[in-house]
Amino acid sequence: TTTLQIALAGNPNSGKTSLFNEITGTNQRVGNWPGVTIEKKSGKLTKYPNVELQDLPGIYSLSPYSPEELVARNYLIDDAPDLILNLIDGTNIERNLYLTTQLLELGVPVIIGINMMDVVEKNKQTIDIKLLSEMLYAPIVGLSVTKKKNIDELMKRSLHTHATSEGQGQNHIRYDKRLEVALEEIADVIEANTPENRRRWFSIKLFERDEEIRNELHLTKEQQIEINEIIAITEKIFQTDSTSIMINERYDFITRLVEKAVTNKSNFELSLS
Ligand code: BGO
Repeated sequence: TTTLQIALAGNPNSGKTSLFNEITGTNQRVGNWPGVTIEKKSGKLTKYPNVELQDLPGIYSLSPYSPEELVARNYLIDDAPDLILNLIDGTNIERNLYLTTQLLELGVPVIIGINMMDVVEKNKQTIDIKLLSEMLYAPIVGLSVTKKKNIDELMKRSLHTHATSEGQGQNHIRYDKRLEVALEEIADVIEANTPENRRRWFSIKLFERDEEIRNELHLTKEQQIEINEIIAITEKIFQTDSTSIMINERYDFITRLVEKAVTNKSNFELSLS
């Protein structure tokens, strides 16, 4: 039997442990990730025994600045799960979406679960899930793990997403044109070294001068020189370093997203009185 591998990714405190326990029950295997003392948990879903869920350490980005980020990133790249289930804290959506923009670049289909919807509703906030889903080009389900709301729906949609490859693992987020030009030029330089579905991820990482990726791709001297020139020109245009350019562009994109899709009803009522 073929086992479907789903990777559970999200920020710390997004509810990953709660969800993992809820849907795998006692079917859990616990160990350590190789070489580090970070707990590794995986488990078969109680309701779908041919689906294995791999819990990843709670992280804020795939940069990687911490051992947790490195573990998560290596797993997502090397083990290539069939699907990434990205759990988000709906009360902290702006910060949580930062990781989401990176997960969507990996070339693996992503489904997003917006958790803590009970708190979101209590706070009189509304999240336009349909609009958010359209803007991120990924299926999204709102849920509350502790209130046991919509967990089945999330898992059904996850299996459906995999079955139909809805989303396809293609990234559709586009940033400032001047950055996009640089990323496309880098993509052209590494065309022969990289599979198409991973090319945008590699281009962004090379733009960020990510050493691990640079070593992994075994680039020639000429390729490295070309890429360095592209980065240098872009940094001159933006008047800042390439890492900051990417961070700023991600946050600008998220700000636009949240402005459109998240409203605070209590503020609205206040402004009417
Ligand atoms: C404590 N709704 C609400 N309201 N809370 C939720 C939901 C939800 O849908 N889902 C999870 N939580 P983790 P990571 C806690 O533990 O699964 C809560 O880091 C407490 N503990 O119960 O641990 C969940 O694995 C004392 O809260 O997340 C947990 O991703 C007082 O969110 C927290 C209050 O969930 C983080 C909360 C002793």
